[in-house]
Amino acid sequence: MAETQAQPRHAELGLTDQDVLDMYRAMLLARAVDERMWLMQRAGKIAFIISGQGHEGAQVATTWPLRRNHDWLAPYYRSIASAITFGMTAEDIITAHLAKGDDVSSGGRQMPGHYGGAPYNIVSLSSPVGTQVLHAVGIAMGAWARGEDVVALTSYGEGTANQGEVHEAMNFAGVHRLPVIFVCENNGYAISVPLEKQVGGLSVAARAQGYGFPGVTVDGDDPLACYAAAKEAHERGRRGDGPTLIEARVVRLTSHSSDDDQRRYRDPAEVEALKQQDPLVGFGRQLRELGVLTDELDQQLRAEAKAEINEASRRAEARPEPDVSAAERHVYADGEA
Ligand SMILES: Cc1ncc(C[n+]2csc(CCOP(=O)(O)OP(=O)(O)O)c2C)c(N)n1
Ligand SMILES: [Mg+2]
Repeated sequence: MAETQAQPRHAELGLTDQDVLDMYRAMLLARAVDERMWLMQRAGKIAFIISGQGHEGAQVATTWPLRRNHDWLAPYYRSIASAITFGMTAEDIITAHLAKGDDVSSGGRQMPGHYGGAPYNIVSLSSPVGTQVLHAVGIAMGAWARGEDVVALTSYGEGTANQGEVHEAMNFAGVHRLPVIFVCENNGYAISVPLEKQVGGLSVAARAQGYGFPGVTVDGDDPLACYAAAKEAHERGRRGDGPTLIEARVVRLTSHSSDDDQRRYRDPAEVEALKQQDPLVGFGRQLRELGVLTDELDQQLRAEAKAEINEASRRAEARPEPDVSAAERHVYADGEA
């Protein structure tokens, strides 16, 4: 009897070679956008930057099962890779950070890191952490009331998981069995405060049990593990079985923001060790082992990301500044629509 060949891990999850390469490509692009924006911030062109470096694998993979222009995303300030996966372009993101007049997020009104765009079903966040979690639950509630097959995904950090509204949102979603995916990107710090000083019990995922739905912890450096959890959560939501909480354990490779210096509160050896957990490196290695990626292709994909970011920056910088006549737009009901 012929032995059945075990399928590669991504194929078992229903992903093609092209799918995983596209995931890797999205991660590379997100990193390239991120790095470029640090340079622009240091050059005085962007007010500040909150980096997504280290979170890209979890973000791309958890957003991947969502249907673009159909489902909804209520992300947070590190969500560069989630926004890219859901349709925002590198140019959109840089344009928003430069606060240009025709920025798709807000016409130059929002702060850096407030990803959003009506054409993409991405809801821009409010600056108090955790408010986007309520927005996602409201979107899911609205869709349910209209009988629509829509899933809302929201993301936030583990520090934010302790906010009152996050508990209220999860409880409400649990009671009404709403199609929401809560993605907590646990990077071990809330600015300078380490996990053990902010999360009692140290597990965010365990809290879901109290609200009556599953909570899972996944290795956020492993995109395929994140994808498997998100795919299941998406299917659950669509079946009417309610929400899922995914706690993705990730690393924050940079300081909290460009206004912070993590060397003041993190051991240099710990920061150095983080590089071993860079999801771009790990996923690249995994794809080589699966026989999907070669050194040559890797170089080509990196060159393409670089070319894209160069072009995106050039075009974004050339866009017009906001006109003073539009200052009241979206502020008063009788202003220009
Ligand atoms: C309600 C509220 N409190 C405090 C802040 C200031 N603040 C901004 S980000 C942040 C840390 C959040 O940490 P976490 O949720 O773990 O997300 P991370 O930045 O680590 O991804 C804090 C305290 C805020 N924006 N809103
Ligand atoms: Mg955190």
